[in-house]
Amino acid sequence: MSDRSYRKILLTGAAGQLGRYLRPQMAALWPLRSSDIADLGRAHANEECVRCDLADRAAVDALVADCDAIVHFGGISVEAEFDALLAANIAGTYNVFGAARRHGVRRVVYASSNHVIGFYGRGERIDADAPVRPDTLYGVSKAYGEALGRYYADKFGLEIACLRIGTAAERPAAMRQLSTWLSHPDLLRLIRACLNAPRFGFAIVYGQSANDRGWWDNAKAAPIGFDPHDNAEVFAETILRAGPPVDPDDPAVKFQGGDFAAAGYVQR
Ligand code: NAI
Ligand code: 15L
Repeated sequence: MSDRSYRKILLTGAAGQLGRYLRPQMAALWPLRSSDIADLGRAHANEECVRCDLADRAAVDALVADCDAIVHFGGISVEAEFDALLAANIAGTYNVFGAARRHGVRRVVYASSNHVIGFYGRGERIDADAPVRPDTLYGVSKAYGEALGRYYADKFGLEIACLRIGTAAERPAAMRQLSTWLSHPDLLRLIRACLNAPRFGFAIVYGQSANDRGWWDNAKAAPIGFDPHDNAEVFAETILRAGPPVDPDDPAVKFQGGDFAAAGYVQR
């Protein structure tokens, strides 16, 4: 694949679990500005590192200057108190999209989450048009990010790809992840597809490998051209042999969001 050229790509959340994987991979493809509120360690070749709190609008504005694409992975990645989500995910994403518009950024790849649709049942196959059913306030904050992205795309012509990532990890570790797994190489393939695709406007793409047990239909994201190579099924035998017996009435089993949906769930 030959990659489209960008002057500089900003990666937020670069000190996080996925950011640490992505940094050297992305810096090998494009000039990279990596940012996080946490310490970023040493810069890789072709990378500059900038500490920044996404909730600080002026700092984010300066961070985005000179970049023509953003891979926005920063923020709180699990359920949290509303005020923490308000600063990092709600204000933070507003600051990133607003700065993108002001600085003429062409494309934003936004890390949304499967927890935007976590209250669908595991037997349901859904696509990008399924109404949101967030399973946590975290999922609500990601649904807000998607809505904000749609607004910036429709009103101002920014190109925004929202990745409803399942479970991005080196390997699947539990039964649910046989459906939700996104391998690290497939995550990179997905980001490259979003950055290389011809003009698409706005897209919601499920971030999943080519899992036999997948729940999500990416047909509506065809213009992005994401072609995952990995399949969680190769781990199925080991995971199913080691796992505890499954209770289909357990909300953590019943809903796609798993433990996120089950936490605090009121049985009815
Ligand atoms: P992570 O929690 O390891 O990394 C997130 C990074 O964002 C951290 O390094 C943190 O310091 C940074 N951050 C938090 N608040 C910030 C702020 N106010 N200003 C600047 N930086 C801030 O999460 P991970 O696993 O790397 O995920 C990356 C993104 O992908 C997150 O947005 C997450 O919600 C999303 N995602 C991840 C999934 C996964 O399976 N890992 C699944 C679905 C979505
Ligand atoms: C997410 O959104 C989280 O960021 C990640 O830590 C995982 O829990 C993932 O979803 C998942 O659903 O497995």
